[in-house]
Amino acid sequence: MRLLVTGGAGFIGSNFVRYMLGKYPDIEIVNYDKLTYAGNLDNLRDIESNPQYRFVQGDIADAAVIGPLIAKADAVVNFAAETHVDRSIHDPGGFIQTDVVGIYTILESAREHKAGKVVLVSTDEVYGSIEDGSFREQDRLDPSSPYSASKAGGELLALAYYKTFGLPVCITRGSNTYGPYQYPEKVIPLFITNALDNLPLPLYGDGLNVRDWLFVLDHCSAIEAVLHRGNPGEIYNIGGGNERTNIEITHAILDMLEKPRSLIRPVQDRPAHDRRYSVDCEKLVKLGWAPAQPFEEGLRLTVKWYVENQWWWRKLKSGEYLDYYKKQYARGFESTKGR
Ligand code: NAD
Ligand code: TDX
Repeated sequence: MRLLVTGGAGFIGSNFVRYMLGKYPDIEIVNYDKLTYAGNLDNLRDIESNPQYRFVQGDIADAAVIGPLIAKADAVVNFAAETHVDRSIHDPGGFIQTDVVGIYTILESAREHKAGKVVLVSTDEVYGSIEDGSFREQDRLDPSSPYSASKAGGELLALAYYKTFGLPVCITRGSNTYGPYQYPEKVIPLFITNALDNLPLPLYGDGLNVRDWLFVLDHCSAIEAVLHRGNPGEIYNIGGGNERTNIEITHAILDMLEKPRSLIRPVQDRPAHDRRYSVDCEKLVKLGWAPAQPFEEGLRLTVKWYVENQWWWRKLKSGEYLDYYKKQYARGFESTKGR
């Protein structure tokens, strides 16, 4: 199989590229990535000279470059996106450009070149928040942030391309993912790396928001199942079955690092902060998928990875990252001083 992976230099995409190369001796993978602040070729250093792997730098919204790559591929898996909710609140434009216009460009090129299967990696955030129970794939979309609204926009276009043109597209809606190579703006790597440096852990609101944590390799195996066995035009939820409040996650990280709870700094809440995410994965389980990683063990090995791979994340916490960090957290730290 010749697979085009878009956004493969990010967190989940790079884990997916490594996972697929390790599992399929005959696969050929082209990784097409713009290398935004979140894209990092260090994520794939160990496989960069693998003859079955090739990297091409470019934007998914650039039809002239991505078109010929899609034409040569048997299937496309898209990870490329602007992905951080807080950044989408500061600056929504880039999210609409990549998560909607970029997806449109992939779909249009796939239609023109009569592509094989297209898998769009989306998110459980498109449903919005749920107090009790779990969302199923047919439930109504109610996104809360510019990030999740852009992802929902890309999804709806994809479903329209399936209905109108018969484009064989599948959509996955994964829950919060954690593991090695995650950019240290997301809560788990942010809190691990801050704690290692004895910096405050900025916990939003009352810390009781719930996320369902999915280990990155379980997310990869779910996407693999949908790539091979997903029905065109269908949506598949992916959840880890590990619902935890943010304060529970924070305590677990501090305990694993033997750091004091006094590092926790309650800061003002994220606007429109979804209280709880939960998805029903029965449809994916019927495709033969099940998550394999117990959460506490997965968190422990993630913490260990960040302790042992400081070469990877220390250089990321500089330049643009520090500008963003100041913009995002300075006011919050200021307003909660002494709490
Ligand atoms: P990430 O931010 O770590 O990586 C995104 C990658 O996309 C980067 O390599 C970046 O350079 C690339 N990219 C961004 N804009 C691009 C463009 N216009 N053209 C080409 N490449 C571009 O993201 P991630 O956490 O690995 O998420 C991957 C996908 O999974 C996203 O679509 C995201 O919405 C989805 N998702 C993520 C999570 C999560 O918890 N991280 C959960 C569910 C779904
Ligand atoms: O500094 C922080 N403090 C804090 O309390 C940050 C960055 C987050 N949080 C809270 C907000 C959320 O309740 O932690 C929880 C997780 O936050 P993020 O890591 O920003 O993830 P989330 O907003 O839930 O979105 C993630 O999961 C779904 C990914 O970023 C998305 O790309 C994915 O689609």
